Amino acid sequence: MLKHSRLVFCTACIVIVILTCMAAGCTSPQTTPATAASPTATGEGNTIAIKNFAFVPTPLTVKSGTAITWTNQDSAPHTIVSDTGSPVPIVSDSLSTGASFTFTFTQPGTYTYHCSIHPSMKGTIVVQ
Ligand SMILES: [Cu+2]
Repeated sequence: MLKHSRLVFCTACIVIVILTCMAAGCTSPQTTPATAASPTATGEGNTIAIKNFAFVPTPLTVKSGTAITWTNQDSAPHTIVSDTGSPVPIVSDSLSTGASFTFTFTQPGTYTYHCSIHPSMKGTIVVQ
């Protein structure tokens, strides 16, 4: 009889420990590892990569008030300079590798721009 009640007591103990443990969240983490590198948006979002002597993506459509950040991923320096006729002038400094430039677009319109160092590099941003 004594043996039996001890067994019941121990089982109850284990159940309580497991329940307490679960409530405290000390079970093995259920979170799945973060998926590496989400797919890059094309024509959406608010970041533009400068790579292989091109602005990616272009054209890019954003809502008014959006801050867009360009990041130079090339070994060569680049700039972001708006073409004449752009609703608001944009002029960045020369961006070295890894440097970025952010501009907030508050006025709707179509902004065409280029790299002043490499005039063949062209981009367009449409602000709605
Ligand atoms: Cu350039």
